[in-house]
Amino acid sequence: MANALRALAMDAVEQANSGHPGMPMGMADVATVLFSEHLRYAPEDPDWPDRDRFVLSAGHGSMLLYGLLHLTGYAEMTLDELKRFRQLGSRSAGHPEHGHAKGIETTTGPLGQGLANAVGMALAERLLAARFGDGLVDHHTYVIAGDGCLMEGISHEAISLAGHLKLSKLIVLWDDNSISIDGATDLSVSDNQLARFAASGWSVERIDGHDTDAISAALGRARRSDRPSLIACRTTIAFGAPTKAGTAAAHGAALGASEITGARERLGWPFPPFVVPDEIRAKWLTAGRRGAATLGAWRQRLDAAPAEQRAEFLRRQSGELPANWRQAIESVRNKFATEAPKLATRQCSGMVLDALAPVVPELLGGSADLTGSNNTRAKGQKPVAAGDFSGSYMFYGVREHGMASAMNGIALHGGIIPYGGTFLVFADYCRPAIRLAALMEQRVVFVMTHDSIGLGEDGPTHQPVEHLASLRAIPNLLVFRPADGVETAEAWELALAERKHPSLLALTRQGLPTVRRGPQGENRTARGAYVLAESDGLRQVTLLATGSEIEIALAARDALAAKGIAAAVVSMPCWTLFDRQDAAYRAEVLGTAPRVAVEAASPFGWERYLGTGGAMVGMTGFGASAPAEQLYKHFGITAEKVVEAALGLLDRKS
Ligand SMILES: Cc1ncc(C[n+]2csc(CCOP(=O)(O)OP(=O)(O)O)c2C)c(N)n1
Repeated sequence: MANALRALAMDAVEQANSGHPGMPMGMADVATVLFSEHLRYAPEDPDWPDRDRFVLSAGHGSMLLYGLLHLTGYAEMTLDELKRFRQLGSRSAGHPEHGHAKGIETTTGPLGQGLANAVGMALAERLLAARFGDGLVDHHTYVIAGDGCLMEGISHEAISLAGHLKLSKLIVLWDDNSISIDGATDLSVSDNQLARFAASGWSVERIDGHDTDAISAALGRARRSDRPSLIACRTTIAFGAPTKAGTAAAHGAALGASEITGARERLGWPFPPFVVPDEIRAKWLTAGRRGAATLGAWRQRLDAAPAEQRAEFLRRQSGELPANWRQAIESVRNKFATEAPKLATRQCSGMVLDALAPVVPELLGGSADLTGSNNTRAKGQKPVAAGDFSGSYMFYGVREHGMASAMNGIALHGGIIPYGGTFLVFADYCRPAIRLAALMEQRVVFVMTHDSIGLGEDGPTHQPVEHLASLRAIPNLLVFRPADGVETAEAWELALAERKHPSLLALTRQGLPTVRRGPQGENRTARGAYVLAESDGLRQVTLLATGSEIEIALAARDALAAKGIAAAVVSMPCWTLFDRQDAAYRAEVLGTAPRVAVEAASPFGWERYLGTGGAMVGMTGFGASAPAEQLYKHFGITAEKVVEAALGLLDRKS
């Protein structure tokens, strides 16, 4: 059975003339034992909520996963798909991509991410089990990780968090083959990985990854452990290849015809490319049917569950929000609009969460050790702890990257909607995971406060400058920079309403006036940008701004009016949503008058809204340490500068 996996990997990589045959050939025995004896899955119902999760963190070995899905009977992963490995439009992309085929639990390839996703999945399993009981939720999360995954920094955060939470149903199979791309791993690493995992509270053991009895026994022990488990599987990369086995040459390239012929001989696999004999196919299909009875029993338990519990479980799995969630947001939005408080948008966000958390129980809050600053913990949210998963707030610790990647895993698992906070400047510490959330179209909400020089005294290390521009450049990530409580509530509504994208809320530390007052109608943030204050009379200038600089733009509008110049203020809380509006709407909002943008951030990207001849009042370098008000003056992000810029444009025009 393992040789079938090896042969398919060799053949598909050869046909594509691209890919990594070594890892699938090395881990074929481990994967075979896992899928034929331990993993609980049902190809006929790949979305079965209580299936075990299998994560191929070493995503370059994607053919291992495709081979497994094909042989065990996942309908979408046909032989044709294997033959079209790495080709445009195939389900078998270079690295496993979530959404391309059922059974691909997460997108992997950026090493270490899968491991950290799996921590989130294992956490989600515990949280749901605490809510719905182990009759409905009781599964394991298995990971295949390579040396690369364990060398990555994110592995430290992930391992540490999993150990702390005692996620005992998380089992990592490390492909301990001492080879990475540059050669033997001793070129660059000499960690005692077992000691490292043990130090984080894991069960650890080392086995021969080609000894099927040893693999199965170790998996059995891991499943019974009261801690997360690491099984170091000593393997030979490209097992069976006559000259390339055990060497880095088995990485990143087809083996070549003579090497493949030699491997077929050594492995005793005389069959032509892509041919798996019926007898072996039958064994694999039998393995794939192992879960059917368990699935049947699970369905019966679900049917027998009390109607309310059953409905709630299914609602959560579907990702549908409870019926009254919009009212909860609406009531806070109205409160902001009528009471017009002067509040930081991080505080407004906290108030939105206070209203949402009681009605949306699937929300899992959290922060990377900045709970009080990020305002992420809603009233009544109990902390999640090892041994007590009934809470809904995660103290992720100072592990931004691990947090973001775990949130992806939580969202992928289903049943829970994660949001988590840190300072906007530390978006850099989680960027690879934010990017993957966007690529995988997952509903994850990144709450990023202290969004500009407006944070003040902490200085340039903590003041984001280029971050908004760089985050806005990530496709399918909605970056919101709300100007007040009303826009903050609207941003939260949009972040939760649609399931196909992550959102990032950039929120202020400093207080801001409410600019959207009085009765509110539609969610105006949904358009991405809108005219907040139209000019009195024919527009002569359009002032574009976001977040905390809306206040400055409005003051500039008044100052220009005093000089007899009619200016409009356009609030642009979400560029991506604005870009999706039709041309007529965009043209109407932006107008034809000269434009000045003001944002306490890099001007990068604003060009496209300014058009030729526009002007930008923004940051040209890093910030500084001082009280916020002084910094705004020092860096010239003021109403006076906006007026000056507008007058300059009008002069030039006349
Ligand atoms: C973050 C990241 N950095 C670099 C790479 C490129 N890369 C792909 S595989 C690999 C080596 C991985 O070595 P290992 O995990 O030991 O896999 P094996 O050699 O066993 O196949 C590298 C550096 C990547 N995919 N992700």
